[in-house]
Amino acid sequence: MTGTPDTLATTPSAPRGTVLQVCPLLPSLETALATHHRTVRLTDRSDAAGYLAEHGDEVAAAVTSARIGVPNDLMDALPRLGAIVHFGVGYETTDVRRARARGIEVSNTPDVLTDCVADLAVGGLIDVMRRLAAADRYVRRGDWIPNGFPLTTKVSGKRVGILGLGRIGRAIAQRLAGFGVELSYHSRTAVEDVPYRYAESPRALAADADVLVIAASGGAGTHHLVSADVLAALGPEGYLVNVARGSVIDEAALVSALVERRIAGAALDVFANEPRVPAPLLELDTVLLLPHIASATHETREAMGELAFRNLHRFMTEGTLITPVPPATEESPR
Ligand code: NAP
Ligand code: 8YV
Repeated sequence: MTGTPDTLATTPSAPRGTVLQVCPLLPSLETALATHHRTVRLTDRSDAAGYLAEHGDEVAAAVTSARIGVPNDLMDALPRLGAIVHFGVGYETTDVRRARARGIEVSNTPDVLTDCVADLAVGGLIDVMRRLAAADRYVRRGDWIPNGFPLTTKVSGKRVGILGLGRIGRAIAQRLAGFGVELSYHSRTAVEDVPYRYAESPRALAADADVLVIAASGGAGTHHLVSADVLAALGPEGYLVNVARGSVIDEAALVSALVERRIAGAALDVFANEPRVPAPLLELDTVLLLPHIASATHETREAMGELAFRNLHRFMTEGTLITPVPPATEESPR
């Protein structure tokens, strides 16, 4: 990781205390934390509960991943916690309202991963419509010689609906514009500065799309936003791409729709109970299954680690964060 400080210069308002590393993190981030701050790795403690009971009041900041967050029981065991720093843009695993009520600040890593997640969404969309991974399996099985691979579906010029036109949704739209697709979107608030058509609901979005791409935030507010009804509106010729969170889709309804061919296919980077993938999907050639890798490039993960470290370091030296999450509202992820 570049740009890590040599010294630990603090201001009078800087919090004093330990940094708690909640889960395994990017190695370079772990090294920076251990080098520049008194850091305790919770996962190294055979008796985590005992450690927290004895030393929980020494912890000033917690560093965690978007997948793990800081569960409520852990938050409660840290009475002097001042900041929760997430490695990742999603933070629905941490109860931000509960944290804020205690005066705990929360940060995430927006923007630095947007390009890679959007790239992967477009890759997944092309893969599932042109059946690239399926065709690769076909060649490897030795099926090419006797038979030609079945015809697939053209991507360029199709109608694509994006659910959640935030940073990643916009980046997906910008990329797909180069394919001459017709773009529409749905989010709770219509966006002023885009030429794409606004759909009033996820169902209306799906009904007018050949492909539904999910890029909305996770959490209670979007739980099962893509319901059986929305999948029915997408229809048997429709494709689904999900790079957001498994919780946004009713996964049981999705599995049935795919198995019964009520939608044409899906590219899925995220699942409801990761790393568990519903068994019926493993049998389907119409589904691309990815192990939550949308941000997983060397460049992006290093940039995420660097931003997470800078947030932590700023908090421990000046008492503020660089990229705090927006104020918690009733509509916030959680
Ligand atoms: P963002 O800029 O905050 O965008 C989130 C979008 O979701 C906004 O357009 C928001 O619009 C929309 N939204 C929220 N609640 C909604 C609802 N109930 N109905 C419809 N739309 C809703 O966040 P981002 O940086 O683009 O990231 C988006 C999400 O991608 C993250 O939260 C994370 O879960 C996921 N992600 C996944 C990976 C991966 O590895 N697969 C990597 C990074 C991020 P409104 O507020 O107007 O509704
Ligand atoms: C990471 C993500 O896989 O940023 C997010 O919200 O889901 C991904 O970038 C994850 O955060 C790693 O903890």
